Amino acid sequence: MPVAASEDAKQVDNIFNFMMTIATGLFLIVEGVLIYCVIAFRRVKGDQSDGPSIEGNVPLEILWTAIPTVIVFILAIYSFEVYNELGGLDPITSRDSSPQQIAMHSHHQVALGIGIYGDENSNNPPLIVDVQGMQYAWIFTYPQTGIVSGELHVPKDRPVRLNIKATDVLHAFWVPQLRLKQDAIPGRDSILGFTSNLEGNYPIVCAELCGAYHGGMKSVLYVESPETYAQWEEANKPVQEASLDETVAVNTKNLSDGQYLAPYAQEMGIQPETLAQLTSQHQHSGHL
Ligand SMILES: [Cu+2]
Repeated sequence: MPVAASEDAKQVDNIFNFMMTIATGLFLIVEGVLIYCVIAFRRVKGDQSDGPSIEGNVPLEILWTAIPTVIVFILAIYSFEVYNELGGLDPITSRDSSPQQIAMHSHHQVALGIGIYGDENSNNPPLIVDVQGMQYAWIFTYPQTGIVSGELHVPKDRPVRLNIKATDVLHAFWVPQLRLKQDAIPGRDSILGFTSNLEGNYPIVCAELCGAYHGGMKSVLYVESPETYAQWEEANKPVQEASLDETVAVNTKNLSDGQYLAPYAQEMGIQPETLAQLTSQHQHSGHL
């Protein structure tokens, strides 16, 4: 198994280990009996007689039906319990704790999804990211900051709520290190929540055969320290929010001739003051 990048992922690993333990035990018992019988009951040299006729054994039949039934029931209840704890069974109540939100949602379709992302009113509110799956890419939009990215950056220990959509066909958002997978469905939103407690880069894989380049539909989840994430957020905020000094385009109509020509004239050794005097005498000519 790849590294577990969240506390919730460990619950999934626990089921896996539990099932592996039972399966390994069964394998050893069945194969052990088989090998013992092959050796212990092998044909003795010169023995041409038939084996004894055995009619069946009701207590034995009951026993070897009951044992697998009990095992399957234990696994079913245990995995149901983990699925429920990860918010898979009741997306509305586990996701929106305030009564208004529950009332609001009851008029809509039941949300599809899995994973816990906490409470919006708590002191660690979730980071919300809109995820769009399309042939053949994932697009991540951060409605709280306006960032649009092809990679998913999140801070460590902060709950994350992904609102997943698909624009064309079925896709599936899968991060093996989070042990979470959620279908992206055209025309129907789904939610995936997680809180990663381990910094690192993890692959985002499309787990639904979605077309010819399905295999290339990959991205990366970056779980970063809060400081590194803040830097990334600052560096990727949309340009509209940056100050005028950082913007590339300036409307030259709002500049005087002197201001407009200053950057070019300075290279030629002409002072802006001289330029201002010159252009004020030739106002009618406008910009050169
Ligand atoms: Cu896909």
